[in-house]
Amino acid sequence: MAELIAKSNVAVLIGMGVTGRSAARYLTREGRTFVWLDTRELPPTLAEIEVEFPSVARELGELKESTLLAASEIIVSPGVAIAHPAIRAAAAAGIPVLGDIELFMREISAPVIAITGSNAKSTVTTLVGEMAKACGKRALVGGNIGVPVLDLLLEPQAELYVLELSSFQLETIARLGAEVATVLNVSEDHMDRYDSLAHYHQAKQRVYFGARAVVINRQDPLTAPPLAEGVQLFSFGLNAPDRHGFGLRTVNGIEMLAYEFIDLMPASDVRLPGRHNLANALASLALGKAAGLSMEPMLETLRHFAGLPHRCEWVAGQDGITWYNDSKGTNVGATLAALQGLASEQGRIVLIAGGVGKGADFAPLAQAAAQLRALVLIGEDADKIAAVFEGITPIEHADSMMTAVQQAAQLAQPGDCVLLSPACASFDMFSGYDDRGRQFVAAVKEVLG
Ligand code: UMA
Ligand code: ADP
Repeated sequence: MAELIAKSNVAVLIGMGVTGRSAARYLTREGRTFVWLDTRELPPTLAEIEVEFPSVARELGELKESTLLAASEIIVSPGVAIAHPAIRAAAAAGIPVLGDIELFMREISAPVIAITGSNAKSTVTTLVGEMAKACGKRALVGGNIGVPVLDLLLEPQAELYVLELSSFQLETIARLGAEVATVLNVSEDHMDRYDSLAHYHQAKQRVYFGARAVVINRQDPLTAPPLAEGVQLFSFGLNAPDRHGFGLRTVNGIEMLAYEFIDLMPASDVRLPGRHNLANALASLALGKAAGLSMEPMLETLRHFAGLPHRCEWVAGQDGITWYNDSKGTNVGATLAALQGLASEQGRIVLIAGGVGKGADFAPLAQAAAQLRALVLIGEDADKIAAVFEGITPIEHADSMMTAVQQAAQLAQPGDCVLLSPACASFDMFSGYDDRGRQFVAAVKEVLG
């Protein structure tokens, strides 16, 4: 394989997932020759790929250094770590290693709003996309949210691109050059891929390289860019705003969304549930403002946008108990935000949590102990979460979603809410967070009758 590649100046594409397939389509459109690798012996998409790309040479299984060293450039999917020794060796030999975002940025001329963070990316990305459309802009939304960016090139050029970027995608970008960039928040995630929070934080910070304007979270210092000289800086936070800041201010007993010293609208008019979503609303306004969008259509969007499924999604209300599906709460920071966001004076929360912990430290969840009525734990790392709450909060264990919902229904009291927010990935019991969320909703409907 190595000789074949070296002779004809061929690119190597790694990964046969959603990104890999969009990159393969792009390379084919560009008339480029490439060899396609995947570290798995049998990638689940192989049969479809054989039909769609019958003439592309493939190499499956452990990456071979000789193949990579022969490449003209290496295009890596986000699920493959560039720290892999064979990729490192190729990079050290001067072979460019890049990802789909880099290829995309070379193709477009319209401005990009780039959004990363440990949590709230999809909500804010969708919201900003909706705001831009409400302002009459032809906006396209893509990236980690599920639409690979190179597939956006199949649409007519947009006036504005709104991209959700993961730390994995940011690792392979040299200098993004976004119109507006943000790190919404930073808390531990993907500790099975990064050796420290500092390493993960470094990857997130790459979103700021070359940005014209940046939006930071005033309440999370890790979101600040390394260098802000010559860059327009906006901020958001749940506290009172300062210059170029969006925040909350109480005026005559009414909590208002505010920009600098201007009151914008009552916070209660934001349709998304929970205080963490007020932070998301303010972040979206800041991004829109930084990109030059008009205020009134953005506020109107906040009055109507009901949120995405599986993110603190209202499921049912019966016997004074409200049920929420936050299956997308896949790390400790997300679950903490959901618990703190939904906390109320009327009742407490029965939390259904657990799954694959990805090497996380669950201890910070104890900060929300006062909000909890009880815990119902599922999945592989249930005992690790139980260890944090032993002797503090009543704990039940369940071996299926149905049992978890039945137990939660027994434990909840009028005024309480039941929240599925696992702080974990789902792959031990479900095919993904959406499958987990759907099973929860179905079980709630069955149990409530
Ligand atoms: N894989 C291998 N060997 C390979 C290639 C992939 O084992 O050679 C495995 C990866 O470890 C991973 C899976 O296959 O478990 C998928 O990896 P991929 O790089 O092929 O992923 P894609 O299907 O291209 O999807 C990616 C994002 N997934 C990841 O980064 C893991 C999708 O985000 C994203 O929507 C899509 O690109 C389009 O941009 C998903 C995600 O879970 C939702 N992202 C993580 C997150 O949000 O926490 C980062
Ligand atoms: P991401 O794309 O980053 O995973 P989502 O918008 O899909 O973000 O939300 C994922 C989860 O993050 C939600 O289900 C919720 O538990 C949590 N979350 C939402 N808003 C915030 C916030 N402002 N800060 C921290 N966690 C949040």
